[in-house]
Order: sequence, then C-alpha cells, then structure tokens
Amino acid sequence: MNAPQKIAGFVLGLVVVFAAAVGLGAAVGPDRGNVAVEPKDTSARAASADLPDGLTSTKNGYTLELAETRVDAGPQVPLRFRIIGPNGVAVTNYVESHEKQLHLIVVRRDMVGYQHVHPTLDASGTWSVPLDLSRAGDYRVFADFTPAGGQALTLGADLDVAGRYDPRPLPAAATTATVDGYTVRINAHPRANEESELTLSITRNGKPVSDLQPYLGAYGHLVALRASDLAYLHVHPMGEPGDGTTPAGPDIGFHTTFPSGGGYRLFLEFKHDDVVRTAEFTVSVDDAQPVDQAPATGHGH
Ligand SMILES: [Cu+2]
Repeated sequence: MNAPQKIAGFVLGLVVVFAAAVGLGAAVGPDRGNVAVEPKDTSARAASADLPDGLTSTKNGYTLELAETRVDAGPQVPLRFRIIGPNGVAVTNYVESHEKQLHLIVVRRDMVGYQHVHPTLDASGTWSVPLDLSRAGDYRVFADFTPAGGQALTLGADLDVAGRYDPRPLPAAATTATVDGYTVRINAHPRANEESELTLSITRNGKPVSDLQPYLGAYGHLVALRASDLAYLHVHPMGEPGDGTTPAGPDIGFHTTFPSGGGYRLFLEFKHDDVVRTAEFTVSVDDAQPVDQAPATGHGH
C-alpha cells in the first residue's frame, strides 16, 4: 500500500469510527435523556400541584368572593366579602390563628399601599372592613384563614380601584428600611427552595429596641409577596412571647421558604409604644444551584 492509500484508508477508518460513535450516541441518547429528564418532570408536577398560596381565588372547595370587584378610590372604602364553602354556603365558623379568625392583606399590585386588617364577621358569613384605597390601581386582596373542619388557606382576589394608576417600579433590594423614626435592618441570605432564616433588627435613634410588644402572638408579623405575581408566602416567627427564650427585640427571627429566585417584597409589622408600624423591604432571592453543581448527597464524596 502506498502512502496516499494508507492515508485514505486511515481517513475512511476515522469516518467509520465517527459514524459508529454517532450511531451509538443516537441509540444511547434517548435512554440517558429519560434518566436525566424524569426527576425534572416529577418536580414540575409536584410544583404545579403545590402552587404558592394567594394565586387562586378558589382552593379545596373554598372560594373568596368579593361583594364588589370595582370601587372608586377613597380613604375609607368599605370592603365586603364572603368565603363560600364546599357546600355552596358562606362559611361562618373559623379556627383562630395568630389571635384572629381571618387576616386580610391588601396591597396594590406594584406593592404600594400595604394593609393588614381584621374584618368583622356577621351572622350570615359576610366579612366587612374599611380600606384605605386613596390611591387608584389594581389591588390584590388576600384572605388568610382556617375554616372549621378544614385546612389553612390563603385565597387571593383582584380589586380594581378606579382612577389614574401610575404604577411604581419595585424598590431596589436594600438591607435597611425606616418607618416613623425606627430603622429596621434585615439579615438574610435566602436561596430558592430551601428554608431561609431572616433576622430583623429594630433600632430607634441608634439604640436597639428591646421592649417590643406582642402583636398577633409574636414580636413581629412578616408577610412576603413575590414581585412577579404576588404569590403569598407564609413566614413563621421563631419563638413566641413568654416562652422564656424569645427576647422582645431588638432581633426578631423568622423562617420561610422562597419558592423561586427573584424579587420579593417583605412587610414587617411590629408593635412598640402601643403603635403597630410596618417596615418594607425588597429582598432578592438567589436561584437554587443547578442540579449538576449541587453538592452530592448520599454518595459519600
Ligand atoms: Cu392579621
């Protein structure tokens, strides 16, 4: 065999090897693909079955029904609503949670005008409360309650407040917020889909506030809303007043799980000198590590 024939034979050999590799890859590919994709499908199904709260007006047979979904702007706008149960009748029996039968959170969709109020229930199952809707726009109303004999629910509904709406951008993430002369600092490094601890420290005129008053069974009440869709997160205080280990400030601890990365608006209510104040923060949550970069678990690396 002369040199050119040798080279031609060598190249042909490479082509055959390459083709075999491609064929092998094609044959193996779908199997490997299935192995890699299956867990993602499972987690996607789990995620859709377990949506964050507040995104739907109806769940588990219970529906939040506003008496009016469009109102005119004003400082004292009466809101009336009912929770319709699985039997089609307004729910009149509730289980108390955080000292109330129902917590109503109201905020404009751009996170302006946050309100946390406790409506009164009449015998027919109609709740009512006045809201400060001075600023027009698209509001979200969250009812956080536990029906007697049912599970805790947070249902959300839209409330349109007529008038000129000039939506604000989400404020930038920041570690401090001020309200009425109080400064609240947040210490948190939240990651998506894992339990995050949040510590909020309250000072006034540079001095730590260590005589907070209990509010709704804790030294602080924290609500977190996802900026992109106003998903409502349940945030739990660490410890409670009178348990012997929880100080009345300046630090208040909470834990929650952020369901995704991105921006969240946090609303901390705390009571001091007999007044409840709300400090607001934007928190940016890191996305969870990609699966192939996450630390191995259970393989003893
Ligand atoms: Cu409440």
